[in-house]
Amino acid sequence: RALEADLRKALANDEMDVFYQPLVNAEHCRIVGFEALMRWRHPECGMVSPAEFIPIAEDTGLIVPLGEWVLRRACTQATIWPSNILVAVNLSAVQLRSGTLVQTVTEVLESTGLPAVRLELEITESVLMEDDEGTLAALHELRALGVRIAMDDFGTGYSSLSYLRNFPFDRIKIDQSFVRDLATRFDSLAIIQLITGLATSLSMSTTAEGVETEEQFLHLRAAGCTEVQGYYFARPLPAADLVFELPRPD
Ligand code: G
Ligand code: G
Ligand code: MN
Ligand code: NA
Repeated sequence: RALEADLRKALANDEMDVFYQPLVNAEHCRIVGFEALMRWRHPECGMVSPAEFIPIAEDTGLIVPLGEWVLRRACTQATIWPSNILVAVNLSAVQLRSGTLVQTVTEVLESTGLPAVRLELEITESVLMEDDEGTLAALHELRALGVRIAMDDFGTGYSSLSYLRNFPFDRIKIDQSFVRDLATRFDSLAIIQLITGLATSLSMSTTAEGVETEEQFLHLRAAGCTEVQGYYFARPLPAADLVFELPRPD
């Protein structure tokens, strides 16, 4: 495929970038961190969505160098942010199975000087689906470094609850599909209340993703979500455009 050949050259050609979207504390509306999101400016096609190129990167193994590049870039960026602000980086299952991830994270933290507690790694449920011992061991080693681990897109997999039993996550990110129809579907609110209650019992934080309206935000805060993320607060932005406080509503 043509995209695959182009993706192989994208890093060397300086076509990759990282955007950042705020994670906002629901109670105080303060920014507590940013999620790093990869961007590809293709010379002819323009912006290519990660939804399109991440699967190619995973199939070809290119996600390993690309993922390491994002991690290094995001950690470097975070060192110049206020020291209470964390950076969240998405990890692919392929990176966790690569066998080099723990070494890479250790080296990146050392060379950038970012304290491990300011790094959060987001993994999807599918990472734990294979119940692979190496993956679980890597997660425990990452945790031992002091890094936080979040479960991304929670509720979209086949047996979400069993994964919570397999690993003590620091955070659950509630998938945006539950947030989308919050105001009109009673069952979505019930599910979100169930997830936040469970997370609280397990001492985990909860982030609701894809928050686009004030109404959704108020429902989520009342349901006990500790953090919120979405276009209502801010879109993913280039590093140079970040602000560390939200504009105060009047
Ligand atoms: O950035 P956007 O909102 O379009 O992201 C689309 C998808 O791509 C999301 O599922 C997101 O988790 C994933 N994604 C974005 N950046 C990265 C990255 O650096 N690594 C991995 N593995 N996935 C990413
Ligand atoms: O899978 P993951 O949660 O990492 O991906 C986040 C994706 O959600 C990114 O593609 C990001 O651009 C997108 N996103 C972030 N906020 C919103 C939002 O409020 N609405 C919608 N529709 N997408 C969002
Ligand atoms: Mn994510
Ligand atoms: Na997600």
